[in-house]
Amino acid sequence: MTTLPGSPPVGGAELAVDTMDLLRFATIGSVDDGKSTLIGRLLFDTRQLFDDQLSAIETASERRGLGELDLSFVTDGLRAEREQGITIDVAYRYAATPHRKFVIADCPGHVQYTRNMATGASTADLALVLVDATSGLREQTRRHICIAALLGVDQLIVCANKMDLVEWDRSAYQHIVDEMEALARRLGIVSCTVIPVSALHGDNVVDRSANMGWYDGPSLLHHLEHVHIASDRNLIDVRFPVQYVIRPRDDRFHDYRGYAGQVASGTYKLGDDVVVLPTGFTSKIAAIDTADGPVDEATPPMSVTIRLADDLDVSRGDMICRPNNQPTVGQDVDAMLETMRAQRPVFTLVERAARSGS
Ligand SMILES: Nc1nc2c(ncn2[C@@H]2O[C@H](COP(=O)(O)OP(=O)(O)OP(=O)(O)O)[C@@H](O)[C@H]2O)c(=O)[nH]1
Ligand SMILES: [Mg+2]
Repeated sequence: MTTLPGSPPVGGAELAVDTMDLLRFATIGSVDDGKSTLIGRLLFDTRQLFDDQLSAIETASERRGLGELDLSFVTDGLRAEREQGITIDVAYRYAATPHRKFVIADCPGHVQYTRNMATGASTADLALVLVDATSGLREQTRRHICIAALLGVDQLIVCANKMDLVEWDRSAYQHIVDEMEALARRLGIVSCTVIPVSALHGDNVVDRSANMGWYDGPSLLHHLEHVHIASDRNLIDVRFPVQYVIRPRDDRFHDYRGYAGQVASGTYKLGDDVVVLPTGFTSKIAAIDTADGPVDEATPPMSVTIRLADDLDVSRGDMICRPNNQPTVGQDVDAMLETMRAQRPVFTLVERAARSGS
Protein backbone atom coordinates (compact mmCIF):
# COMPACT_ATOMS: atom_id res chain seq x y z
CA MET A 1 0.00 0.00 0.00
CA THR A 2 1.28 3.42 -0.83
CA THR A 3 -0.32 6.30 0.94
CA LEU A 4 -0.07 9.54 -0.93
CA PRO A 5 0.67 12.82 0.80
CA GLY A 6 -2.14 14.07 2.96
CA SER A 7 -3.70 10.67 3.53
CA PRO A 8 -5.25 10.19 6.95
CA PRO A 9 -3.77 7.31 8.90
CA VAL A 10 -5.10 3.83 8.37
CA GLY A 11 -6.12 2.21 11.61
CA GLY A 12 -8.32 3.74 14.24
CA ALA A 13 -10.58 0.70 14.09
CA GLU A 14 -12.30 1.67 17.31
CA LEU A 15 -13.24 5.05 15.90
CA ALA A 16 -14.52 3.47 12.73
CA VAL A 17 -16.63 0.89 14.51
CA ASP A 18 -18.08 3.29 17.01
CA THR A 19 -18.93 6.25 14.88
CA MET A 20 -19.17 5.26 11.26
CA ASP A 21 -20.03 1.65 10.87
CA LEU A 22 -21.43 2.14 7.37
CA LEU A 23 -19.14 2.84 4.43
CA ARG A 24 -20.64 3.58 1.03
CA PHE A 25 -18.27 3.15 -1.83
CA ALA A 26 -18.46 3.08 -5.60
CA THR A 27 -16.21 1.24 -8.03
CA ILE A 28 -15.00 3.48 -10.82
CA GLY A 29 -12.46 3.29 -13.63
CA SER A 30 -12.19 2.39 -17.28
CA VAL A 31 -14.07 -0.41 -18.99
CA ASP A 32 -12.75 -3.92 -18.37
CA ASP A 33 -10.27 -2.90 -15.70
CA GLY A 34 -11.92 -5.40 -13.35
CA LYS A 35 -14.42 -3.51 -11.16
CA SER A 36 -17.17 -6.13 -11.19
CA THR A 37 -14.73 -9.02 -10.86
CA LEU A 38 -13.23 -7.33 -7.81
CA ILE A 39 -16.60 -6.86 -6.10
CA GLY A 40 -17.53 -10.46 -6.94
CA ARG A 41 -14.21 -11.62 -5.50
CA LEU A 42 -14.65 -9.52 -2.35
CA LEU A 43 -18.14 -10.90 -1.72
CA PHE A 44 -17.12 -14.45 -2.60
CA ASP A 45 -14.03 -14.53 -0.41
CA THR A 46 -15.88 -12.99 2.53
CA ARG A 47 -18.69 -15.57 2.09
CA GLN A 48 -21.35 -12.96 1.52
CA LEU A 49 -22.95 -14.87 -1.35
CA PHE A 50 -25.92 -17.15 -0.73
CA ASP A 51 -25.93 -20.68 -2.15
CA ASP A 52 -28.64 -19.84 -4.67
CA GLN A 53 -26.68 -16.81 -5.89
CA LEU A 54 -23.59 -18.95 -6.28
CA SER A 55 -25.36 -21.68 -8.20
CA ALA A 56 -26.99 -19.08 -10.49
CA ILE A 57 -23.54 -17.64 -11.24
CA GLU A 58 -22.15 -21.14 -11.79
CA THR A 59 -24.95 -21.94 -14.23
CA ALA A 60 -24.51 -18.63 -16.08
CA SER A 61 -20.74 -19.16 -16.31
CA GLU A 62 -21.22 -22.70 -17.66
CA ARG A 63 -23.83 -21.51 -20.14
CA ARG A 64 -21.32 -19.04 -21.53
CA GLY A 65 -18.74 -21.79 -21.87
CA LEU A 66 -16.43 -20.35 -19.22
CA GLY A 67 -14.21 -22.88 -17.55
CA GLU A 68 -14.50 -21.22 -14.17
CA LEU A 69 -16.81 -19.03 -12.13
CA ASP A 70 -17.09 -15.53 -13.64
CA LEU A 71 -17.27 -13.42 -10.50
CA SER A 72 -18.28 -10.32 -12.46
CA PHE A 73 -21.73 -11.98 -12.77
CA VAL A 74 -22.28 -11.25 -9.08
CA THR A 75 -23.07 -7.66 -10.07
CA ASP A 76 -23.54 -7.95 -13.84
CA GLY A 77 -27.02 -9.48 -13.72
CA LEU A 78 -28.57 -8.14 -16.92
CA ARG A 79 -28.58 -10.40 -19.95
CA ALA A 80 -27.03 -7.65 -22.08
CA GLU A 81 -24.31 -7.20 -19.48
CA ARG A 82 -23.44 -10.89 -19.44
CA GLU A 83 -23.55 -11.17 -23.23
CA GLN A 84 -21.27 -8.19 -23.76
CA GLY A 85 -19.15 -8.74 -20.67
CA ILE A 86 -19.60 -5.14 -19.57
CA THR A 87 -21.50 -3.38 -16.84
CA ILE A 88 -24.30 -1.11 -18.06
CA ASP A 89 -26.30 -0.11 -15.00
CA VAL A 90 -25.06 0.56 -11.50
CA ALA A 91 -25.50 -2.52 -9.31
CA TYR A 92 -25.84 -2.05 -5.56
CA ARG A 93 -24.70 -4.76 -3.19
CA TYR A 94 -24.62 -4.90 0.60
CA ALA A 95 -21.96 -6.55 2.70
CA ALA A 96 -21.01 -6.70 6.34
CA THR A 97 -17.92 -7.78 8.23
CA PRO A 98 -17.36 -7.67 12.00
CA HIS A 99 -15.80 -4.22 11.49
CA ARG A 100 -18.11 -2.44 9.12
CA LYS A 101 -21.17 -2.52 6.92
CA PHE A 102 -20.77 -1.66 3.28
CA VAL A 103 -23.05 -0.35 0.57
CA ILE A 104 -21.30 -1.00 -2.72
CA ALA A 105 -22.20 0.64 -6.01
CA ASP A 106 -20.56 -1.20 -8.90
CA CYS A 107 -20.44 1.35 -11.73
CA PRO A 108 -19.98 0.85 -15.45
CA GLY A 109 -16.68 1.88 -17.02
CA HIS A 110 -17.76 2.23 -20.63
CA VAL A 111 -17.73 5.82 -21.81
CA GLN A 112 -21.31 5.50 -23.07
CA TYR A 113 -22.55 4.88 -19.52
CA THR A 114 -20.59 7.64 -17.82
CA ARG A 115 -23.82 9.21 -16.57
CA ASN A 116 -24.65 5.96 -14.72
CA MET A 117 -21.24 6.12 -13.09
CA ALA A 118 -22.00 9.64 -11.91
CA THR A 119 -25.23 8.38 -10.34
CA GLY A 120 -23.43 5.57 -8.56
CA ALA A 121 -20.67 7.81 -7.26
CA SER A 122 -23.02 10.56 -6.12
CA THR A 123 -23.83 8.88 -2.80
CA ALA A 124 -20.40 7.40 -2.11
CA ASP A 125 -18.11 8.24 0.80
CA LEU A 126 -15.19 6.84 -1.08
CA ALA A 127 -14.35 5.74 -4.63
CA LEU A 128 -12.61 2.46 -5.34
CA VAL A 129 -10.69 3.10 -8.55
CA LEU A 130 -9.64 0.15 -10.66
CA VAL A 131 -6.60 0.56 -12.88
CA ASP A 132 -5.30 -2.14 -15.19
CA ALA A 133 -1.62 -2.60 -14.28
CA THR A 134 -0.78 -3.49 -17.88
CA SER A 135 -1.87 -0.07 -19.15
CA GLY A 136 -1.89 2.39 -16.25
CA LEU A 137 -4.42 5.22 -16.01
CA ARG A 138 -6.55 5.67 -19.11
CA GLU A 139 -8.48 8.72 -20.25
CA GLN A 140 -11.69 7.18 -18.88
CA THR A 141 -10.02 6.47 -15.52
CA ARG A 142 -9.11 10.15 -15.26
CA ARG A 143 -12.57 11.19 -16.36
CA HIS A 144 -14.18 9.06 -13.64
CA ILE A 145 -11.83 10.37 -10.97
CA CYS A 146 -12.54 13.96 -12.06
CA ILE A 147 -16.29 13.36 -11.91
CA ALA A 148 -15.99 11.75 -8.49
CA ALA A 149 -13.99 14.74 -7.25
CA LEU A 150 -16.58 17.09 -8.72
CA LEU A 151 -19.26 15.20 -6.78
CA GLY A 152 -17.30 15.71 -3.57
CA VAL A 153 -15.89 12.19 -3.35
CA ASP A 154 -12.37 13.15 -2.37
CA GLN A 155 -11.13 9.89 -0.87
CA LEU A 156 -9.85 7.18 -3.16
CA ILE A 157 -8.61 3.65 -2.88
CA VAL A 158 -6.86 2.74 -6.10
CA CYS A 159 -6.46 -0.93 -6.97
CA ALA A 160 -3.61 -1.59 -9.37
CA ASN A 161 -5.38 -4.63 -10.81
CA LYS A 162 -4.35 -7.56 -12.99
CA MET A 163 -0.95 -7.72 -11.29
CA ASP A 164 -0.88 -11.38 -12.42
CA LEU A 165 -0.56 -10.13 -16.02
CA VAL A 166 2.58 -8.12 -15.23
CA GLU A 167 4.11 -10.97 -13.29
CA TRP A 168 3.56 -9.15 -10.01
CA ASP A 169 6.07 -6.52 -11.09
CA ARG A 170 6.60 -3.76 -8.58
CA SER A 171 7.45 -1.14 -11.23
CA ALA A 172 4.00 -1.47 -12.86
CA TYR A 173 2.49 -0.70 -9.46
CA GLN A 174 4.90 2.18 -8.87
CA HIS A 175 3.99 3.66 -12.25
CA ILE A 176 0.33 3.84 -11.18
CA VAL A 177 1.31 5.33 -7.81
CA ASP A 178 3.23 8.09 -9.59
CA GLU A 179 0.40 8.83 -12.03
CA MET A 180 -2.15 8.92 -9.22
CA GLU A 181 0.02 11.14 -7.06
CA ALA A 182 0.11 13.79 -9.80
CA LEU A 183 -3.61 13.59 -10.55
CA ALA A 184 -4.67 13.56 -6.89
CA ARG A 185 -2.65 16.69 -6.23
CA ARG A 186 -4.30 18.52 -9.13
CA LEU A 187 -7.82 17.57 -8.07
CA GLY A 188 -7.47 18.23 -4.36
CA ILE A 189 -8.06 14.59 -3.46
CA VAL A 190 -7.82 14.30 0.33
CA SER A 191 -6.51 10.76 0.46
CA CYS A 192 -5.46 8.19 -2.05
CA THR A 193 -4.15 4.75 -1.24
CA VAL A 194 -2.84 2.42 -3.93
CA ILE A 195 -3.03 -1.36 -3.43
CA PRO A 196 -1.67 -3.94 -5.91
CA VAL A 197 -4.26 -6.69 -6.48
CA SER A 198 -5.44 -9.42 -8.76
CA ALA A 199 -9.23 -9.43 -8.65
CA LEU A 200 -9.30 -12.58 -10.73
CA HIS A 201 -7.10 -14.62 -8.42
CA GLY A 202 -7.88 -12.85 -5.15
CA ASP A 203 -4.41 -11.49 -4.38
CA ASN A 204 -4.49 -8.74 -1.74
CA VAL A 205 -8.30 -8.58 -1.95
CA VAL A 206 -9.29 -10.25 1.32
CA ASP A 207 -6.00 -11.86 2.26
CA ARG A 208 -2.45 -10.66 1.74
CA SER A 209 -0.83 -12.12 -1.34
CA ALA A 210 2.24 -14.34 -1.26
CA ASN A 211 2.99 -13.30 -4.85
CA MET A 212 4.02 -9.75 -3.99
CA GLY A 213 6.53 -10.02 -1.18
CA TRP A 214 7.64 -6.43 -1.86
CA TYR A 215 4.24 -5.11 -0.80
CA ASP A 216 3.94 -4.59 2.93
CA GLY A 217 0.54 -2.85 3.16
CA PRO A 218 -2.83 -4.33 4.11
CA SER A 219 -5.27 -6.14 1.86
CA LEU A 220 -8.10 -4.21 0.24
CA LEU A 221 -10.67 -5.57 2.71
CA HIS A 222 -8.55 -4.64 5.68
CA HIS A 223 -8.17 -1.14 4.34
CA LEU A 224 -11.89 -0.78 3.59
CA GLU A 225 -12.67 -1.92 7.11
CA HIS A 226 -10.36 0.53 8.78
CA VAL A 227 -10.00 3.55 6.54
CA HIS A 228 -11.09 6.68 8.30
CA ILE A 229 -13.67 8.54 6.31
CA ALA A 230 -13.12 12.25 6.58
CA SER A 231 -16.63 13.26 7.44
CA ASP A 232 -18.00 16.35 5.80
CA ARG A 233 -21.24 15.83 7.65
CA ASN A 234 -22.53 19.06 8.95
CA LEU A 235 -23.57 18.59 12.55
CA ILE A 236 -24.25 22.26 13.18
CA ASP A 237 -27.07 23.17 10.80
CA VAL A 238 -30.10 21.07 11.67
CA ARG A 239 -31.99 19.98 8.55
CA PHE A 240 -34.62 17.28 8.09
CA PRO A 241 -36.42 17.34 4.72
CA VAL A 242 -39.76 15.53 5.04
CA GLN A 243 -39.96 12.77 2.45
CA TYR A 244 -43.23 11.19 3.45
CA VAL A 245 -46.01 11.69 5.98
CA ILE A 246 -46.94 8.46 7.73
CA ARG A 247 -50.62 8.19 8.74
CA PRO A 248 -51.49 4.48 9.17
CA ARG A 249 -55.03 3.53 8.20
CA ASP A 250 -55.13 0.91 10.94
CA ASP A 251 -57.53 2.08 13.69
CA ARG A 252 -55.10 1.06 16.40
CA PHE A 253 -52.73 3.77 15.19
CA HIS A 254 -55.33 6.38 14.26
CA ASP A 255 -53.48 9.14 16.11
CA TYR A 256 -50.05 8.28 14.66
CA ARG A 257 -48.65 11.06 12.49
CA GLY A 258 -44.98 10.78 11.67
CA TYR A 259 -42.70 12.56 9.26
CA ALA A 260 -40.29 10.22 7.55
CA GLY A 261 -37.01 11.22 5.93
CA GLN A 262 -33.27 11.18 6.22
CA VAL A 263 -31.43 13.49 8.57
CA ALA A 264 -29.45 15.70 6.18
CA SER A 265 -27.43 17.47 8.85
CA GLY A 266 -27.38 18.25 12.54
CA THR A 267 -28.64 16.28 15.51
CA TYR A 268 -32.29 15.81 16.45
CA LYS A 269 -33.09 14.94 20.08
CA LEU A 270 -36.28 14.17 21.96
CA GLY A 271 -37.76 17.39 23.35
CA ASP A 272 -35.93 19.67 20.90
CA ASP A 273 -37.77 22.81 19.82
CA VAL A 274 -38.34 22.73 16.08
CA VAL A 275 -39.80 24.91 13.37
CA VAL A 276 -41.40 23.58 10.20
CA LEU A 277 -40.58 25.45 7.02
CA PRO A 278 -41.98 27.06 4.98
CA THR A 279 -45.04 27.43 7.25
CA GLY A 280 -43.08 28.55 10.30
CA PHE A 281 -45.16 26.47 12.74
CA THR A 282 -43.26 25.47 15.86
CA SER A 283 -43.43 22.39 18.07
CA LYS A 284 -41.25 19.93 20.01
CA ILE A 285 -39.95 16.50 19.03
CA ALA A 286 -42.15 13.96 20.80
CA ALA A 287 -40.61 10.79 19.37
CA ILE A 288 -38.02 9.57 16.89
CA ASP A 289 -38.89 6.20 15.37
CA THR A 290 -36.64 3.93 13.33
CA ALA A 291 -37.08 0.51 11.76
CA ASP A 292 -35.40 -0.89 14.90
CA GLY A 293 -37.58 0.99 17.37
CA PRO A 294 -37.55 4.41 18.99
CA VAL A 295 -34.31 6.31 19.61
CA ASP A 296 -33.46 9.38 21.67
CA GLU A 297 -31.51 11.15 18.96
CA ALA A 298 -30.87 11.02 15.24
CA THR A 299 -27.84 12.13 13.24
CA PRO A 300 -26.96 11.99 9.52
CA PRO A 301 -27.41 9.80 7.55
CA MET A 302 -30.09 8.07 9.68
CA SER A 303 -33.50 7.48 8.11
CA VAL A 304 -36.08 8.13 10.81
CA THR A 305 -39.65 9.15 11.43
CA ILE A 306 -40.08 12.20 13.60
CA ARG A 307 -43.27 12.75 15.58
CA LEU A 308 -44.10 16.19 16.90
CA ALA A 309 -45.90 17.18 20.09
CA ASP A 310 -48.50 19.19 18.14
CA ASP A 311 -50.72 18.30 15.19
CA LEU A 312 -49.28 20.55 12.52
CA ASP A 313 -49.89 20.70 8.82
CA VAL A 314 -46.63 19.23 7.60
CA SER A 315 -46.26 17.76 4.15
CA ARG A 316 -43.72 16.16 1.86
CA GLY A 317 -41.08 18.70 0.88
CA ASP A 318 -41.27 20.66 4.11
CA MET A 319 -38.16 21.02 6.23
CA ILE A 320 -37.97 20.49 10.00
CA CYS A 321 -35.27 22.75 11.49
CA ARG A 322 -34.42 24.55 14.71
CA PRO A 323 -36.06 27.94 15.35
CA ASN A 324 -32.67 29.56 15.98
CA ASN A 325 -30.89 27.88 13.09
CA GLN A 326 -33.04 28.32 10.01
CA PRO A 327 -31.80 28.08 6.43
CA THR A 328 -31.79 31.17 4.27
CA VAL A 329 -34.93 31.31 2.15
CA GLY A 330 -34.45 32.67 -1.35
CA GLN A 331 -35.43 32.32 -4.97
CA ASP A 332 -32.10 32.75 -6.73
CA VAL A 333 -29.62 29.94 -7.03
CA ASP A 334 -26.05 30.11 -8.29
CA ALA A 335 -25.10 26.80 -9.84
CA MET A 336 -22.41 25.28 -11.98
CA LEU A 337 -24.13 23.12 -14.57
CA GLU A 338 -22.39 20.35 -16.42
CA THR A 339 -24.12 18.47 -19.20
CA MET A 340 -23.62 14.95 -20.41
CA ARG A 341 -24.69 14.57 -24.02
CA ALA A 342 -25.65 11.19 -25.42
CA GLN A 343 -22.93 11.03 -28.04
CA ARG A 344 -20.08 12.47 -26.06
CA PRO A 345 -20.73 12.22 -22.34
CA VAL A 346 -19.06 15.45 -21.50
CA PHE A 347 -18.41 17.23 -18.28
CA THR A 348 -16.71 20.18 -19.90
CA LEU A 349 -14.21 20.87 -17.14
CA VAL A 350 -13.77 17.21 -16.38
CA GLU A 351 -13.18 16.51 -20.02
CA ARG A 352 -10.39 19.00 -20.25
CA ALA A 353 -8.73 17.54 -17.15
CA ALA A 354 -9.20 13.94 -18.30
CA ARG A 355 -7.72 14.56 -21.73
CA SER A 356 -4.77 16.57 -20.54
CA GLY A 357 -3.40 13.53 -18.71
CA SER A 358 -1.74 13.84 -15.37
N1 LIG B 1 -5.87 -11.61 -15.67
C1 LIG B 1 -6.76 -10.90 -15.00
N2 LIG B 1 -7.95 -10.62 -15.55
C2 LIG B 1 -8.84 -9.91 -14.83
C3 LIG B 1 -8.57 -9.46 -13.52
N3 LIG B 1 -9.63 -8.80 -13.07
C4 LIG B 1 -10.55 -8.82 -14.06
N4 LIG B 1 -10.07 -9.49 -15.12
C5 LIG B 1 -10.76 -9.76 -16.40
O1 LIG B 1 -11.03 -8.51 -17.02
C6 LIG B 1 -12.24 -8.60 -17.76
C7 LIG B 1 -13.15 -7.45 -17.37
O2 LIG B 1 -13.55 -7.62 -16.03
P1 LIG B 1 -14.82 -6.88 -15.41
O3 LIG B 1 -14.81 -7.18 -13.96
O4 LIG B 1 -16.05 -7.20 -16.16
O5 LIG B 1 -14.41 -5.37 -15.70
P2 LIG B 1 -15.24 -4.07 -15.32
O6 LIG B 1 -14.27 -3.02 -14.90
O7 LIG B 1 -16.32 -4.39 -14.34
O8 LIG B 1 -15.87 -3.68 -16.72
P3 LIG B 1 -17.08 -2.61 -16.94
O9 LIG B 1 -17.99 -2.72 -15.80
O10 LIG B 1 -17.72 -3.00 -18.22
O11 LIG B 1 -16.43 -1.27 -17.02
C8 LIG B 1 -12.83 -9.97 -17.45
O12 LIG B 1 -12.50 -10.84 -18.50
C9 LIG B 1 -12.11 -10.39 -16.19
O13 LIG B 1 -11.99 -11.78 -16.04
C10 LIG B 1 -7.29 -9.78 -12.95
O14 LIG B 1 -6.96 -9.47 -11.82
N5 LIG B 1 -6.44 -10.50 -13.74
MG1 LIG C 1 -18.31 -4.07 -14.43
